[in-house]
Amino acid sequence: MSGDGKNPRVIALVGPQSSGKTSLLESILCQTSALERRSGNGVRLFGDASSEAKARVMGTEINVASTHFMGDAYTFLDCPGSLELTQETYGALLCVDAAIVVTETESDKIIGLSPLLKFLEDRRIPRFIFVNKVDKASQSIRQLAASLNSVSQTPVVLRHIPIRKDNEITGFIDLASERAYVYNKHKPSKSVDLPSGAESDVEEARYAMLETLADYDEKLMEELLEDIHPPQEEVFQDLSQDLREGRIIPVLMGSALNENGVHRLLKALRHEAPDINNLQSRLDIAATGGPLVQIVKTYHIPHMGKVSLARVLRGEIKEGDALDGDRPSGLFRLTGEKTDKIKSGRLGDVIGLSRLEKAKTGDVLTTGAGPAPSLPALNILPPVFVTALTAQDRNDEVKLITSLAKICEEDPSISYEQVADVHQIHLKGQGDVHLGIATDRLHSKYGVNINKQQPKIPYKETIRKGTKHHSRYKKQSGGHGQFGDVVVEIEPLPLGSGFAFKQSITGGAIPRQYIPSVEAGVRDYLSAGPLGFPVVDVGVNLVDGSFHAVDSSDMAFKTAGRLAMSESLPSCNPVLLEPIMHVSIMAPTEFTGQINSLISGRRGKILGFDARKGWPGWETIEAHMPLSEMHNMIIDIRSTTYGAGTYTYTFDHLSELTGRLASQVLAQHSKAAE
Ligand SMILES: Nc1nc2c(ncn2[C@@H]2O[C@H](COP(=O)(O)OP(=O)(O)OP(=O)(O)O)[C@@H](O)[C@H]2O)c(=O)[nH]1
Ligand SMILES: [Mg+2]
Repeated sequence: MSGDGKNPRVIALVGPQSSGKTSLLESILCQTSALERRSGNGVRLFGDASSEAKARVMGTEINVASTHFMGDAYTFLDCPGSLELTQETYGALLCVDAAIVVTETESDKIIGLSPLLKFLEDRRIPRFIFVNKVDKASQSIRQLAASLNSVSQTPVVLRHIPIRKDNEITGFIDLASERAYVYNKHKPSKSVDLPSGAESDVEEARYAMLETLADYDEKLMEELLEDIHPPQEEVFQDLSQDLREGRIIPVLMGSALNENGVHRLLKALRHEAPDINNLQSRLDIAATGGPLVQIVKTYHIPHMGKVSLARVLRGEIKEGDALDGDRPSGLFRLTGEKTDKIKSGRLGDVIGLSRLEKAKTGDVLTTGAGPAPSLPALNILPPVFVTALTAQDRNDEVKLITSLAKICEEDPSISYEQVADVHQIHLKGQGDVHLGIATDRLHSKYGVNINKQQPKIPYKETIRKGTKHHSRYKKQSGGHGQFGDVVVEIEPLPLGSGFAFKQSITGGAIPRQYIPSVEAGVRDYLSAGPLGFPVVDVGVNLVDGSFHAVDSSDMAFKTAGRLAMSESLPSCNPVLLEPIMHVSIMAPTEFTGQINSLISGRRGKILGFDARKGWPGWETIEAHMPLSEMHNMIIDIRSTTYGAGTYTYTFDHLSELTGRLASQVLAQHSKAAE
């Protein structure tokens, strides 16, 4: 994948939506001559060319592109920035050598970056920040660096400071080399003299950078204390060492659009970004052992079948090699949907493997004997948004399920469930856009047309009082008749007990073989009680009855059981039950007040607050919330917290719903039934 250059390195481009990651990749490819200069009106690349991406003007999938810079090979994994597509980023980050967090110059929404920075930190991924769009920067870059520092545990270190003219950024001063450059649109920046009057700014910013480096370098600390100007060699050495160890996050800047600052960034990658050897030690992979790959993305490509994008983490993979007993039908380089067959994948390369039917994203496979070592697992985002769908054509129902299975395999943050109670398929994922992309693919890739609906809530019902009831089912229609006769005692059971059937027939009032039929009839009725919903928390005791030697049958007793329930349950004071979820909302502490009002505004009940474990400055808010109030909740949480907050939920209990809301549910239900 990485071509024939030396020392293949894999770099992820990550960061908020629209920050310019794909533009930066295009600029990198232009500067390294892997792509003709852009037309100026935003030529889109690779995955961004898919109909789903075009329709939304956003990246929807990782773009993979390889190039060379000064003899070294690089593969870039350009990730979509939408929060709803974070799963793509998690896959891409499994085994990269470094990440570049591309961000814009505004500092007010920086808190939204904190989960990504935390993720990179937890995985100890060496990372740069590239402040993009400096061509339209009105805010202070130092202010931005301070905001970044406030949301990152790892110190953020400014490597450049801007040169401004008439409030526009026209170039930058590199604090390590102490050289000044002015930008040149689509051309290399020009080295110039340090602007007069900038000395004290440079001095201050350089000192701030060195102070951070000195935290990990005693010699440098002494030099600073003694006012000695440290040699540049030493500074570069520290910068690269600290980046590799994940101890600092260097900040570079530029404009992807104008190709400014891109050459600097490439040079920083060349000198500072670690390679596969560093990755092996970060992931604790022994240098010796059978060839090893890890799958970072799974595609289902029409006319090609399943393709796994993988990185070679040890040794070399050759055509014909079996990986954990499964032999890929081919090896290739992948650029977008374009594939070129190759004979082998070298250490550090990113390669495509076709038709590894069992392999999933995150799997580690080896051609050697014995099991592959286990590596940090793929993070899978739990669902926060649900949509319901049905096939437009009933003949497509099977195809819908097989296509959904492929979509879920491509993106493990999507799942689906056939919810029998409400006769719907619930597609679960990260948001409306995320699931919209999935349903578009159902149509564009698999030819399945679907209708989307609001997911129905699986309401239930129960009774508040018991009764004793006698029902007789009797039919005389020539020949064989039908006869079943039962007496049942019905009682409400405690919350969560479900359904319990027992019998206390004495003296053979009903022959033993018919008793299960009575139970079957009772259960059959309970699937839709007097209010129209499944009945729960009810106990039925079959206490008496009678039979007819000729006319009684299983069918007759089943009907009698059903009849006993339908005649008696309406008088047992039936009530509607709604599902209540246990919800844990995670957000930076500054938003706790707003999250509280969000919960109470949705009929939630706050159970408590706790510091989020391992997340300084964050809180976890536990609450009980009606499922019916949770649709779109993620949208509010994200807009309240600049995208930082999220939640998880599990079913907790059923709770009685009364009043106007209950009447609305019942009215809607009977309307739908009509
Ligand atoms: N002014 C200015 N605009 C830029 C720059 N870089 C990118 N843009 C614009 O920002 C918008 C988003 O750029 P993309 O490169 O698609 O951003 P992205 O980060 O890949 O977006 P997603 O993949 O959807 O997250 C486009 O309109 C670009 O033209 C820049 O340096 N300066
Ligand atoms: Mg993009």
